[in-house]
Amino acid sequence: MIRWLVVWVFVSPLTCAQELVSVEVDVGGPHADLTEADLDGDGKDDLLFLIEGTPPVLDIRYQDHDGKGFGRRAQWQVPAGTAGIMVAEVISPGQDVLYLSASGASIVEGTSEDGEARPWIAAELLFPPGYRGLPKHWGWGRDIDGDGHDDVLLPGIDRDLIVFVGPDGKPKKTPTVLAHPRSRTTADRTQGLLRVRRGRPRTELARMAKGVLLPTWLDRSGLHVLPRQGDGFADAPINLFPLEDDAPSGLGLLRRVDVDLDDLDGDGLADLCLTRTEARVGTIPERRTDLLLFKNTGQPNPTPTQVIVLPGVLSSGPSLADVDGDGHVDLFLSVFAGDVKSEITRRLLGRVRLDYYLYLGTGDTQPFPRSPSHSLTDKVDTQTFETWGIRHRRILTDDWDGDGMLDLVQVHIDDGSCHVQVRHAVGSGPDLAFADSGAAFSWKGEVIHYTTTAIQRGRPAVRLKTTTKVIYIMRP
Ligand SMILES: [Ca+2]
Ligand SMILES: [Ca+2]
Ligand SMILES: [Ca+2]
Ligand SMILES: [Ca+2]
Repeated sequence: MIRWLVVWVFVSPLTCAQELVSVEVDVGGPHADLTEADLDGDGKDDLLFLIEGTPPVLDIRYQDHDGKGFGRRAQWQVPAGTAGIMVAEVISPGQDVLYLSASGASIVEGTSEDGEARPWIAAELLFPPGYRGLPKHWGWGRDIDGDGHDDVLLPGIDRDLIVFVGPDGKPKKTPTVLAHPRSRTTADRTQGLLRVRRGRPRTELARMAKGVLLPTWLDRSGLHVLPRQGDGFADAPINLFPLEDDAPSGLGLLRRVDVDLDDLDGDGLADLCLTRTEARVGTIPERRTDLLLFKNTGQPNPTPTQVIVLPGVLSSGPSLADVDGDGHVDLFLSVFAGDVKSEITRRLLGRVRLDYYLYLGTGDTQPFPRSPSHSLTDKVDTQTFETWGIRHRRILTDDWDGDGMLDLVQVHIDDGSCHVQVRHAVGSGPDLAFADSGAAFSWKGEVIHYTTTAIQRGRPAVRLKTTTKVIYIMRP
């Protein structure tokens, strides 16, 4: 009886609330990039808009502590030569901004009043000296050594560097230089000028071993990781997932490989999900896609545990998350047909059919069933299909009502309005469904992009963008 009462008290306010609320920010003009980060450490994300200019400016909107708007504003000048911007929690509380240039990184504490950057670390980085133009959002800090402060992986001039951060927010020592991957220098002559380029695969940090993040990169021969050794990392990488370097021969065949690192079987280690798309180029291209799933055993594993042949070309996903809350990771993705017949239909009728598939995790050796457990169909016109920001109108990323099951967000644009509906997941296994009624919201205005995000912990949001505004739609 008591248990029933407790459940009722928690569930009632959520299920009664059928409407959603919006919070909006007007930037007043175009912006090149938006980063959501908690600068003042109040647990609510603030917005960093990158505005073009000489120098570029970070236009910052602090989220009100009551979460109902964005009142306070600051403008930080981006230092000259900045080629990349990172956000990392190095000086608690809150996140800080690192500006990366050819000669190292400078920092602005998230709580800074004036946005004045001060030197943080001097190191030769793989960015062009005297870089002009808009910096890229380079990445986020991650706590590598588990001391509660973010550490930073940077591209050094020849090899990757890791900066371990001390409790004072300063680098603990000189950066750790990783043995691999080394950069390759190529030179070519263009109109009498010698052009020198350096390049190497980009390294990311991934949970490839128990409880630790490892530097990880993909090249043609496979997915390589640098194992931990003492305080640092080993000299030689392990090719954890050797891939056949079987570049297709012959004219007119293109292959594209994408990788996702996610824990497929819930053992805490990231596994490899590799998407391989092949296109035979011609007047009308023919395409096919395979999804190859490899289990991470800590030892080189060249054999996929499962191969899923997709009935078309991958459009969104693969996203891996426990949708039905049974503890097994599920797979959600969308495809469009890549065959000749569908291409002709698309060209003649201007409609593209997108199929969304959900594969419920089995918990067995083969993580997913052979064919999808559930599917949803959408038909979009060619223009919507070709505009990436509004192509995918079915999003399954968050639990909106707190019942442990992910809920389906549907977005629909018509007559200059954008309609958002949250369809709550009900039932389980083959009876899993998304209720037709659910919280809804309509925004009047020309939306050019939408996605799901969260700017307050535990409170998912749909983010809409117009050319000058950003709108967050959330539960009340
Ligand atoms: Ca904040
Ligand atoms: Ca750390
Ligand atoms: Ca599941
Ligand atoms: Ca739910």
